[in-house]
Amino acid sequence: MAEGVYPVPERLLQDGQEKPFIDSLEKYKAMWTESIKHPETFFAKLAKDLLSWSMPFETVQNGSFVDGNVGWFLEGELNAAYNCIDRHAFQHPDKVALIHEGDEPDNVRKFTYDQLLREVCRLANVLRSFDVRKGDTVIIYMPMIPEAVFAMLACARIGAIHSVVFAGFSAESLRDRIRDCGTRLVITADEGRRGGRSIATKFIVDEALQGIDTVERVLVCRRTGAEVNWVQNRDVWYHEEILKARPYCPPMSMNAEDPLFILYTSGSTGTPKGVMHSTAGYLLEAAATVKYVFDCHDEDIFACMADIGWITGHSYIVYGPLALGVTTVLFESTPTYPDPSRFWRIIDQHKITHFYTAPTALRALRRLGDEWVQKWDLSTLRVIGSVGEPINPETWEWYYQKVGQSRCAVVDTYWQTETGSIVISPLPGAVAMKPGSATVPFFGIEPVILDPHTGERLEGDSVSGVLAIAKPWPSMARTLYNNHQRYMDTYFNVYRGYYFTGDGASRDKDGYYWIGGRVDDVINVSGHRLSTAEIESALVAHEAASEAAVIGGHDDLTGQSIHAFCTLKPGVESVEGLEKELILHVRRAIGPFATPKRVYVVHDVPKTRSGKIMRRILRKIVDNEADQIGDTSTLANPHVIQDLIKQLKTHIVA
Ligand code: 7RM
Repeated sequence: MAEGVYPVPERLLQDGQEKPFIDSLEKYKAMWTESIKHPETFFAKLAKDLLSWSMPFETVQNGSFVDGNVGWFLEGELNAAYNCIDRHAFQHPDKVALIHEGDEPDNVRKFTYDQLLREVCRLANVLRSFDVRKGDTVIIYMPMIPEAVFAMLACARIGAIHSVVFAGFSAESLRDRIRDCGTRLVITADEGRRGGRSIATKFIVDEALQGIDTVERVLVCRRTGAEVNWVQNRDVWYHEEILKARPYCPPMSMNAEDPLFILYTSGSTGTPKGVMHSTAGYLLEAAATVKYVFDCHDEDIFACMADIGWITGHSYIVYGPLALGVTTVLFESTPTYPDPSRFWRIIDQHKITHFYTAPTALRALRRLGDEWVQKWDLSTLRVIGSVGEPINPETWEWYYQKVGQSRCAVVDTYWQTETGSIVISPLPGAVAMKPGSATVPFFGIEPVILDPHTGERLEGDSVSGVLAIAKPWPSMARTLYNNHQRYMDTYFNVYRGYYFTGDGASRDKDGYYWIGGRVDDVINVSGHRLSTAEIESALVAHEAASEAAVIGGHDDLTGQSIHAFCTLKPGVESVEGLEKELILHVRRAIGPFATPKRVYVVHDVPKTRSGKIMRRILRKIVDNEADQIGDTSTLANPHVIQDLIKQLKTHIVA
């Protein structure tokens, strides 16, 4: 093996272990080639193997990137909740579907597939009693409790389109999303618990609903029992409604292309995009990637540490594992509560076989010392995954050695909210690993590297440019809610005939892909995707601010961190504490995860003659690479650069 290459772990191929579904590179290559040459036969077979249909499909794939009308399994009908629950409940009712690991250790709730069926049916009937119908949107704003999963599946059962909003979002951000999708029902909880602290979830919903007139009902789940404000004729208790409901609700037969959910994500402008996913294509590949990318078998225990408010939680806590009928873990707390051994303790306690988290959590835990990992039995682990941002090789090595104990496959999985499921990743039993590389494409994915300027496809090995995908795949987003033009412009009209990811990447001599960072105005803080424009518009909403420019600076812990440059309105003087106030202002406007690391109140920012802020230059200044700024002759105000360098230097010392 070449240096820096890790072969498929012996342990996965040993007797007495589950044999990997794909156990050699040749087999992967043959299947991938088949999936690209004959996608229709390949995915028709997969869709029949992995999903149960109430009506068979005839047309496997239709439409193109150019027309933006992609569809899969067109005449087919199915129900996602039936696929995730009923069929498993009939086969093995007593198998555990969901393990809830509460905020406090040992606060565990387990639900079998049979219990899950009843919980979801009851709730589905409650939704029906509110007159929620097929195609209606439902906002779910909840902590990481089982009822949040029930809510998603109850929507799916009756054909309502859920939109889960991450419970770290502020009232304002929640309001924007409620307004955009015109929902009539919000499902929430009295309070959340995280890291031993309470979060005023219902209070935030009440604030968000100020000025909204579409919402008729707020269904409130009791998590802590805290006293909450109550709006008569609007608010109802989950636990009271559930008691009135019948524990069976027939699943609604949905067309393959009916929307399953909307999930808002950040783009390069201020307004978030409502990424919409289909029922069949999405569910198929969520399941297929759990099976093949994680090599997950029937008796495995799958633990994805993401939040259900992000796509990773949708695909790898809820839909993927449950569609396969395995046991999934829902984790309410943080990696460091009550101490930095929490993840490892959970793996030991629940005999977890598959563990999936983000590099930022691993970096933080690695800094806190190996002793937290060492005292736990991690021998049940077979595959450990990473997602959300590039994983630096040092963190990869640590994960591989200390967590995987040099016996497990590490899958560095590259994908996006829009791709629905993993698109580039090693397969545990087949693909040798290289730390820092997401390696090779999943079935049906034809990645291409394009020249960013000409759009020309760069063939062969050792090329770099922007990453695009050449052909439709089943779990790709179908539209942006109520904004199909933006969907076309963002993904398909940038490089005609390709899906544009927004990421830079290179392909090495072995055909492995290395993902760089975003090439657009999207930044990634601890695996959370944020738009610079969204933060800028929050800043300029402050009474003192005139103009703002936000960039992602390099950060050893969080990957990137938010740095904001802010000019003041004429006549407004900078006062002591203003920078702090602006930081808190953004935090309040978007949510704690969007808190800027620094706000610099400045006189001016570098601009082109046409008035465009040169963020590239700000980035160099923040990253201490001012010597690499290069030619500034096209700037309208080149002198500001030296001023900023001086100003930031004093900041950093202070
Ligand atoms: C799943 C998710 C998507 C963006 C994407 C990339 C970055 C995700 C990796 C990665 C390098 C990875 N969805 N990204 N995974 N970069 N290696 N394995 O994170 O929509 O929230 O973000 O995240 O920039 O475009 S997301």
